[in-house]
Amino acid sequence: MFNFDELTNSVADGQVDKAAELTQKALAAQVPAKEILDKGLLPAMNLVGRDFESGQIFLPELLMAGDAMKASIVLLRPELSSTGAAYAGKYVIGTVEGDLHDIGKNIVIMMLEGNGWEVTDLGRDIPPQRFCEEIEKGSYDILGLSALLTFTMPKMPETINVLKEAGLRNKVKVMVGGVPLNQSFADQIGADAYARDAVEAVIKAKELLNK
Ligand code: B12
Repeated sequence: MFNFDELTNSVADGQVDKAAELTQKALAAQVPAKEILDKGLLPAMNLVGRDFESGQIFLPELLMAGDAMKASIVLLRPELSSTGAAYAGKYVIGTVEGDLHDIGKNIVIMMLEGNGWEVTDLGRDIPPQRFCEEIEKGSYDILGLSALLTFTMPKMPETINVLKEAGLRNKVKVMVGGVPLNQSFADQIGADAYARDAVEAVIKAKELLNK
């Protein structure tokens, strides 16, 4: 039995090398990548999020935990994004302006790729105009916007407005996600879909194309 707690603690403690080593060990033991993510890695983010909020840890520790998380996730990528799935469509995604959180967005990308989507990643801290330019020049089915901070959430309606002003809103479906969001926020800002996690993002993306 693989010890998920040890992996969780190594990520939460920001031990980059140990976290990567344990992730390799889990993969070598044939633990499915999705299980490593769900049972080993994601609980670490909840743990540090809670400790940060209660003032037990500070930004440097948060940064180190984020680095350990990224070093582990990258090892899961080949399995999560390898695809036997049929071509699903074109998806462009980014984290909104002012927001540097990209771990969740990157997981969404891997899951989409694993389900046949061709994904363009614009990165993080992306201004509304940049999203708009990309929609104008590409032929995307879905635009995904990620925000992890309550104070960057307003960049989502701003992006939708910029698309409207440019006459591009009907060219693409807009899907939003990130921990502070919910369905009612998505409805309020006129997004076409909200997904709570990467698995739901794949389901909702498929639904959007069938609409
Ligand atoms: C790691 C982390 C960081 C790292 C980020 C590293 C990185 N490269 O991403 C660093 C250290 C940089 C960081 C910085 C800050 N952080 Co921070 N951070 C976190 C932490 C602990 C984990 C986030 C995470 O990666 N979660 C794991 C992923 C997998 O989950 P997720 O992002 O929610 O993604 C899933 C879904 O939401 C969804 N999803 C996400 N995006 C999208 C997009 C689409 C289109 C769809 C469909 C779905 C979807 O699918 C994903 C996969 O299942 C959270 C706490 C938490 N529990 O969330 C705080 C947290 C988000 N941070 C917080 C804060 C306050 C900050 C700082 C302001 C701290 C500071 N004083 O400077 C800065 C802001 C910097 C900036 N301008 O962005 C607060 C936000 C509070 C708030 N209400 O706004 C949190 C909640 C911590 C807390 N409890 O206080 N942070």
